[in-house]
Amino acid sequence: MTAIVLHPEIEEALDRHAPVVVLESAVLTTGLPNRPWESNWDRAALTRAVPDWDPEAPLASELQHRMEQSVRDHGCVPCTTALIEGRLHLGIDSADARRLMSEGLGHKVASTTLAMGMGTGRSAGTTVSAALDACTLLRNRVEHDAWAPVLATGGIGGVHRGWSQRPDISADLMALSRTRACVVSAGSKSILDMTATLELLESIAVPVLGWRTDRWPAFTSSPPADTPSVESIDDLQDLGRICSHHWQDLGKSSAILLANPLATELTLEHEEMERLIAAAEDDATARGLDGAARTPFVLGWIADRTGGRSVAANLALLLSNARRAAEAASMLAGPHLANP
Ligand code: PSU
Ligand code: MN
Repeated sequence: MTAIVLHPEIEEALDRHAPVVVLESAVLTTGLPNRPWESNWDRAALTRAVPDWDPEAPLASELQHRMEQSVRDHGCVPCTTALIEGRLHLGIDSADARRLMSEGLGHKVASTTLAMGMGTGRSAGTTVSAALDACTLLRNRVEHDAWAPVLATGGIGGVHRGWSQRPDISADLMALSRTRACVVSAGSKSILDMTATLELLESIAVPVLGWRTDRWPAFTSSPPADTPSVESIDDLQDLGRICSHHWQDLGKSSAILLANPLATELTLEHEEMERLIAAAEDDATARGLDGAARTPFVLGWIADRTGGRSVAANLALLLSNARRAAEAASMLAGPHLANP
């Protein structure tokens, strides 16, 4: 039994230097419920966000399927990463996905806990930091130095609110500072301190580019008036040039973050979201919730108070990021890398 399981389709794609889009899976096991759309949530909000979504489908499983399909529709190979019974899978099939969504439900591993999860035979979704470890494993198998994977997530982990009392900072940030990959996200998750997260990305020298926006996206919310700015690009050729300077000419080994904002008409009003986050956090504290139980409680609380609109927006931005990642991967792999 090997500790790393490389799916044959991914192995073949790496041999061809084909464009690969890596998908993290903590969003599937911990970020979204794996139940059908709730009957008391607003169906119209779901239809607006993802027009042909079947409300009976379990949300996370359906999302995994759709993100992979969307990557394929753009001519790229999807590589969902997951920890299944102690083995790190680089690429999963539908049987693996079912095992992940049963045994791994409610669990996630980060770069910090990946080896522990492997050593104790656990199943869990991989956060961005663990998926970036997977990106390094993929790159190590490709002899062409210019090849790099593109990773899609919803929002990266980052600096938590209240960081001055307790420096709760996601391992995603340090992983971004040491991994050659292009990462597509709609900013950082909304329950974080978004401005502090962007500041820290600057400190650790991770370039942040905005896709057709000069504002740091606020995940499912509309960006507030005082939102910090980022460098805007509106052409993927620019991304290609920047990646090539960063990795080839300058020899850097950090990620490049492409911030892809959710379509404005699908965002939730910023003030409303801030109010809900604060109230949900207060309720979580009053109930004495800590650690792993806290975030799902907060997300569920907000989902119920918005009639599922926060979930619909999260689904829409994840799908949009997968599409953007595939476009970026196709451009980065370009004809100069092809190995037919
Ligand atoms: N994006 C989402 N929902 C999520 C995540 C991202 O829309 O749940 C996950 C990603 O896997 C990210 C992780 O890496 O949250 C960050 O978790 P932590 O703060 O525990 O490092
Ligand atoms: Mn944390």
